[in-house]
Amino acid sequence: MPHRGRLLLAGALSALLLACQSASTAAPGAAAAPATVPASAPAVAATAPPGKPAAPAMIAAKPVAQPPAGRQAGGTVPRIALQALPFGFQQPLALANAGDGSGRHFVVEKGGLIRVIKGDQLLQTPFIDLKSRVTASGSEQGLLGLAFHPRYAENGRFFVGYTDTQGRNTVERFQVSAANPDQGDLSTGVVLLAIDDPAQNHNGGNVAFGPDGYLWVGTGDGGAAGDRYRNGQNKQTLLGKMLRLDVDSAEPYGIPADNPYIGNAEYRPEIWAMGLRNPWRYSFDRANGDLWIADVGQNAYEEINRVPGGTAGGLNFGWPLTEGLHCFPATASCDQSAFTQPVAEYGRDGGCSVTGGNVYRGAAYPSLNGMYFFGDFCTGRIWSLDAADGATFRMTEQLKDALQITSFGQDEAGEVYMTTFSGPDASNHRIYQIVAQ
Ligand SMILES: [Ca+2]
Ligand SMILES: [Ca+2]
Repeated sequence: MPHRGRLLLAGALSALLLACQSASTAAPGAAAAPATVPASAPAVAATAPPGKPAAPAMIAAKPVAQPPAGRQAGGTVPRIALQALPFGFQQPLALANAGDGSGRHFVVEKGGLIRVIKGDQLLQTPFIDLKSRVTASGSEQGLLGLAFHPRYAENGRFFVGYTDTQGRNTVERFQVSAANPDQGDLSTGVVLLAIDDPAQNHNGGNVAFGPDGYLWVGTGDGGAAGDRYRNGQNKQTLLGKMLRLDVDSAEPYGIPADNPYIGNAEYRPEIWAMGLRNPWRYSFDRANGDLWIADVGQNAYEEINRVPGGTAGGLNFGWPLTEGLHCFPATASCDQSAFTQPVAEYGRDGGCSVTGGNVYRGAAYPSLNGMYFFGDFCTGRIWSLDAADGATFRMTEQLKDALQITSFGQDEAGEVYMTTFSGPDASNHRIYQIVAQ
């Protein structure tokens, strides 16, 4: 990739980061190469909420959760610390749970493996080996996402997002082995999507079930820089979008009856929202159905979007007409009135590639309840967003460690973890749990 400097990050490590940036052309402004970033590694999220899918509707509408007792809106922001898990991984970039009561963590490695942490052990045999299907040569390519069906305990189905051997953005379904719950069955694969992609970067790759029981697939704009291929606002392409699929009503998927453009020939019916550049990690707040989307910026601004639970589809996040809260390019004028604006952004003083996270809903650290945590791949900064008054969000820098933060993820209990391409040695990357200080 043409990004200057970036390549220097030791090859693999760098990959994800990028997701961010466009690579390609890096842009000015684009943060300098994270040369000193140490290694450690985070993981991601996207976990399907346990429980049966709700009736298909919009994002489940529930009241906004209140801050826990002891933390007043606008009061002191609780501080966090990181606790490393005692295992090493190779380029972990997602962490998910099966929602089946097993308590296992499933860790996605960029090269194509899914590893299982069971109890206090990292199992030697991977859950599944997808190396034969995956291209991981580009820094943003590889096995990128994992989500378990909301009724996984009954049907054994799980879904992965990856770059296939032809560079296509692919979503495939697999089934667990009938004989061994710690093994997926490669022979059961059914491809749902294989989207042609013009460049190595901006490949999306996240997959997550919403509280509506549908599979949400966020795609990048295809790549290069500045949305060169003009996908973000193109109604006839699946790139640069948030897609919403019903994986139960048809084979390999159907279109939810309330997808916003169903019956409108101008749009592909899978589209729920448009105008995304590279949604590197989005997740649902398991308490209220809010959808949090981090969209990686081009040269100047990284952004966090929040879509309240219950919001109907048809949103436009603005790319490539806007970057963060600003017109893109900066010299252009633009009408932002039709766009869903981010609730937070940061510039190159904060980092160069946002990694979206999760809202904490665990039981171990009540003071963190309702806080959204996210980070930056380039600088290792971790921030929290908390609802100051229900409408605006307060962004607080929590930590700045030299970690290449690739993802956040949740376990069944709602505890939040961070995957990184960082660790004691270059092939032994770490996952950290977020804990209260
Ligand atoms: Ca691409
Ligand atoms: Ca935007």
